[in-house]
This record gives sequence, structure tokens and C-alpha cells, in this order.
Amino acid sequence: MEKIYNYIDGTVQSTGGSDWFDVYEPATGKVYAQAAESSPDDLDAAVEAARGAFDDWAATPAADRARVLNRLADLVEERTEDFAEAESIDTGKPLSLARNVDVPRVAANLRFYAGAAEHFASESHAMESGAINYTLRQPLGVVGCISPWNLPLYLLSWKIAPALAAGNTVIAKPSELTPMTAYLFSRLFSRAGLPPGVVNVLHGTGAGIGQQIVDHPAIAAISFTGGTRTGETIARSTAGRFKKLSLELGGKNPNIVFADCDVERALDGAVRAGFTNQGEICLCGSRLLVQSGIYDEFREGLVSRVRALQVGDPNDAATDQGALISEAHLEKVLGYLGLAREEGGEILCGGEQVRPDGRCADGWFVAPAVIEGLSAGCRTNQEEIFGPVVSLMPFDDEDEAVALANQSRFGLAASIWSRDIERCLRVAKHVEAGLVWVNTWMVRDLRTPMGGVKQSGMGREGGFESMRFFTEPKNVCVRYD
Ligand code: TXE
Repeated sequence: MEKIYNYIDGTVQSTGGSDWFDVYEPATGKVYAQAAESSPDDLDAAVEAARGAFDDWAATPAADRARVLNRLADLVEERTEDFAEAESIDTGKPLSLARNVDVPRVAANLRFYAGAAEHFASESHAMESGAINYTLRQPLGVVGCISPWNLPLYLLSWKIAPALAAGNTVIAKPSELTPMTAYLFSRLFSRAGLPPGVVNVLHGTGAGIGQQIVDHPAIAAISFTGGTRTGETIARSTAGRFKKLSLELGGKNPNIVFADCDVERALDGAVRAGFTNQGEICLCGSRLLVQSGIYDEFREGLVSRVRALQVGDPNDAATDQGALISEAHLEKVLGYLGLAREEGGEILCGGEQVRPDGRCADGWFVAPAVIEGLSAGCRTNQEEIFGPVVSLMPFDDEDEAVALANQSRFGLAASIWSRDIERCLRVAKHVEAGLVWVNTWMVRDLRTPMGGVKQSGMGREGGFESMRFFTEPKNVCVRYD
């Protein structure tokens, strides 16, 4: 059985206690590794190491910090296949997706923030009265980076890279469901030139070590991506300490298709937005709003495309949809499909558990589903399912489309499909979301702000937003006359 160890103060080490937890391969439903369940002593050791490393790392010239991040990117890239295989085993996602999206994005995150380390700048404000202000942007100290299971190393590196670029030291905690790639990553740190203590990786459950990281008085900030309920718990626990928080939470994103769109493009986009990564991406377009004039045509095209998606072994190059992350998550998704029926919805395709032949017979697969006939306010259309489930709703005009899109407690992303650019700009302005795509989905420029409104989160990451989050501005005012 493979073992997954913590990484504390520059060494791979077993937990201080002797507790281990099982790690499953979703595609087979079997345990394939065991990971360290970190104890409060492990956390104290990691925090002590991170505090000890902070002054030197913060004083390291930006160009040297950038060099280390670039070297780390090189090392990940050299091992693309190993990381892709590990990510696919841990998550159940198609190996091709891990190889073409997840791992390249890890390297891209590291390189991007290597550049940001050198280019980040702060403001100065001159006053006519004979004084000048300059704003120092200083690292926060030891920061906590907590990431989820759907894009494990992709999202963890999205937090660690800017934290390091800005001069902080890090306590990172990957999801307990997908710890493998963070472990493999940690084994590259010293080879990349990261001094001991600068990044520490602790494994364990959210309620256990996750909550302890959040509560630790010496950890200055938490960057978190995960479920809205967990985000709320973190916000409550840190309120009294006024910790800096960045929360990227759930979504129930509208995909708004107008009758004047390029229908083929919109169909391709709707399938990608609904079902990439088994629908387990916070940005997925799970509410598909289609204008009445093309509704029937669009529904037909959608269902035939979704029926053609291949569900099965993530190692198979023909597979479009792998396994869901856990048995509990499979039950949750199937539960929502049952709820959709109870609420009067019709499942146009998919929705049943799939049992592939061979090694994946006991894996956690579900056939991608399209539902119609539900009201906008019902639970199926309001709660985040986070699986391969898209709900179709018709609308008549632009005002109704915007009203339906905004009838949600979430506000992460939206897509708009239309050839009328003025309409796109109007809808983009009125839709309540942190990110809006026009005639596309999930095109990401790493310089742009990423995050949501309403219950989709608080704060923004991405580009210099992350550098701002991981630094504290201090204004210095100098009188010179
Ligand atoms: O996420 P959690 P879960 C949504 C999605 C999913 C639901 C629950 O709807 O079905 O959330 O998923 C750590 N203090 N998203 O339960 O619990 C945990 O160990 C500190 C959306 O798996 O939020 C893991 O590392 N940390 C999402 C991380 O938080 C805690 C991606 C995320 O796990 C903690 C994933 C605590 N008290 C799920 N409790 C997105 N926005 O992309 C848990 N954790």
C-alpha cells in the first residue's frame, strides 16, 4: 500500500501520531493508498518551521524567488505523465484531462507567479502640500492554503505560487480525498531550491487538521477553495481573530443561450460547461437557459451530444466522463436526480449509475444527465449538485433571462451565447457573477480576477489580486517641504 507523508521543515515525514486514513481510487472504488492524519503537534512543528523560514524568504530577492518557482515548474513538467496518472487515479477524472489541463496548469501557475513576483508593484501618491505617500506591500507571514478535490494540484498551486511569490511561508492542506499529487509535489520542493520550512504540506481531514489550520493563531490568512458551507464555517471561526480570508466557494452557474447565437458553438459550449470533469468544477454551467424560439432544436442537439459522451475507465483514451470523487458524492448526485423527479422534472437522458465492465465495475460512475420541466426556484435548480447534471429552462426575452440567471444565492460565473454583441454586453453587466464569458466557457487568462459574489465567496484571486491578498499594504507618508 502506498503511503502519503507530510512534508514539514524540508523533510518528508510521517505524522507524529500513528494515524493513517484510506485513500480511494474512485474509478475502482478500492483503497490504493494511505495518508498521514496530521496531529496538532504536526501543525505546531509546521508552523514553527514556517515562522523560522519567514524572515529569510521574505528578504530573498524577488528574482531568486521567481527562479525557484520556475524550477519547480520545470520539475513538474518533466514529470507530467506521473502527475497526470496520480491525479487521475486520485480523482477519477479522465487521464487525458489530467494530462492536458490539470498538470500544464500547475506549471503555468508556478511560472505566472514567478513573473508576478518580479512585476508586482505598489502605488505612490504625491500631495501638492509637499508630502509623498508610498505604499509598502509586505508579506503576511505564515499563510494557510486549503484546497478541494476536484482540481487538486491545479488549485493548490494556484494558492501556493502567489503566496510564495509575495514572500510568505505556507502551510498547505490538500483535500483528504485527493492527497497524492500534493505529496508528489512536496517531494520536489528541496530540489527546486525551496529552503526548509518555506512550504509545509499537511494531510488530513477538514474537520481535523483543516480546522486546526484555520484556528491557529500564528497563521495570518487563509486562502480556501471548497464548499459554501465549509467557507461559512471558516468565516465564522476566523471572525474573532480578523484573519485575512479569501473564499472561493460553490456555484450554480447560468448558461444563457439566445436564439440568435451560433447554435452549434453554443451546443459544444453547453456540453463542455455542463460535463467537463464530470461536472465537478465550480464554474460548470449547470443551469441552461435557452430562448423559446430555439428551445426544442437546442434540447434535441444537447441530448444527442450528451448521450454520445463515453463514461468509463479514466485510462481509456475514448473516455469523456470518469468517476465521481466518492461513493458519498455519487449518492448525493443520484439523490438530486431523485429529487428532480419528485419536483416534477423529466430526465431526458442519463442519470443512472453506470457499472463499466472490467476493473472499473465497482467505481462511482453516473451517466451524464439532462433534466427539463423544473421551476427556477426548486431545490434542484437552486442547490449545487456538483455532478454531471444540467437543468434546461426556457425563457422568452432578455429581461427574463437575466431574472432567471440571478434567481440564485450563488454568483460565481455565467456564459452568454448570442451574435448580438450589444445584448451580450448588457446581459454581462446585469448578471450577478464574478466571471462572465461571452460565446465561450472557461477561457482563463491568469491575469484576471477570479471569484464570486453572493454565496460563491469573498475576495478575488488571480493575477495581482492574489499578490494583493497575500500582502498587507502599509502607507508611508513623508513630508518634504
Ligand atoms: O468540500 P469541502 P467537500 C462543493 C460541492 C461539493 C461540496 C462539498 O458542492 O459537493 O462543496 O464538498 C477542507 N476547516 N465544492 O465536502 O469540505 C477539506 O478537507 C478547514 C465546491 O469535499 O469544502 C478540503 O481540503 N478546512 C468546490 C477543502 O476544505 C476544511 C470544490 C474542501 O472541502 C474544513 C469542492 C474546516 N472546517 C467542493 N472542512 C469549488 N468551489 O470548486 C473541510 N475542509
